[in-house]
Amino acid sequence: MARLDEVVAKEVFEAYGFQGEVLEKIPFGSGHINDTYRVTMKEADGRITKYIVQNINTNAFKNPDQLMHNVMSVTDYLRREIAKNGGDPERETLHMLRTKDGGNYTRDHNGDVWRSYIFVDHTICLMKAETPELFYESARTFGRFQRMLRDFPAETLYETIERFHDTENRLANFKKALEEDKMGRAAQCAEQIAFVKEHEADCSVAMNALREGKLPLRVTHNDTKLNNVLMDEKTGEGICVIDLDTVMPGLSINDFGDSIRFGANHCEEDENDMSKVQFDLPLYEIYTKGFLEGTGGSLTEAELEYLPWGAKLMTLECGIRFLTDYLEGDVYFKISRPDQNLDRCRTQFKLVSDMEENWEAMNEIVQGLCKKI
Ligand code: ADP
Ligand code: GN1
Ligand code: MG
Repeated sequence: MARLDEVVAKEVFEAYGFQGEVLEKIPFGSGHINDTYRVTMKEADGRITKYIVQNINTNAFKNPDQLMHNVMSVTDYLRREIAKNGGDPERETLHMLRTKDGGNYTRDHNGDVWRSYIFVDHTICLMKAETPELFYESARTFGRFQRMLRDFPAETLYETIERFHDTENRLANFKKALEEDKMGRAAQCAEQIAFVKEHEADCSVAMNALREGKLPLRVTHNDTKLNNVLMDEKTGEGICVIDLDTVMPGLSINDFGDSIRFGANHCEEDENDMSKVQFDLPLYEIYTKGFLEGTGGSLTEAELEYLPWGAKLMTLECGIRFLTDYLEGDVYFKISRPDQNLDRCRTQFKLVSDMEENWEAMNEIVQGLCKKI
């Protein structure tokens, strides 16, 4: 974990040319990968400016130059699209800052990588869908994001994490970790290991559809958790999609699916009491409606047909990733207590089982909503 302590903060602020008095510098958000701070400065002319200062986790993102190339080119593109549509680019996409040398990140004396961008004020960021309306808004915002990037030249983007949503590869990594069992934890998760084995064939469904040319490769976000969208604090309107590190070529059904995984329930991702973990079909329906509205008819028939698969596969894949990390000794996802990754895996697998029970209804909901478009 990289800390923005006094020494590091001085180095980073100097690199970015921040001037004035630091009023506040606090850890912010609850992401599993990067370390994020909010910094509030009082400029020489008395203006108050808020920044996000964020450490890029180079264990997950091996090449910060390529990562920042993606983020910069996507935000530049979005800024133009938003302006064309009469929106406000300062609020509706991230405004990444440049260092005094014109770079898009800086390294501190430890070699840790830091970047900064403008804090979008008067917004909220939710960990749970507090109301169906807010969940619906998040769906419209992620759908719109996808549509705005429809003509973005995908070939100019780097793959910031290789084979990120290649579920077959995630399965292979899990098998390797299980074989090694370097922490001796396999015995504690026999039930979850059996669950993966029962679902091996599922791991190929989207990858097969991609290989067969049924599903198109698009520019997608790939990490569409509810807490990666900012909503207006007064109106609840979806404003800005954030956390753009995984924007790269991918499948639209995965962007849909990852939001369902995280938001169509009422539990914490690491809930320990499985009786509290339940897939919520009405929330699934509401999200689907918003996503279809946001994507505005830009999805193909096959993509629409595979949306429920996106939900099931993102949930299964995420569970497999948590389990793999548990077996490997919690080296990827940040934890704040022992067995947290195993608990995270258990919630995901419970949600997969619930989706299987609701499979017909999930498909009917998509079909019903498509007829209305
Ligand atoms: P992580 O990759 O760790 O999830 P994020 O980029 O999602 O990191 O940032 C972590 C949190 O910081 C977000 O969930 C959100 O609460 C907050 N945040 C990030 N960027 C902004 C921004 N530009 N304006 C306001 N809040 C932000
Ligand atoms: C991570 O960075 P964050 O917390 O938004 C992860 C996602 C997982 C998610 C599970 C780069 O997202 O893929 O779905 O945790 N991001 C990366 O909550 O691996
Ligand atoms: Mg995030």
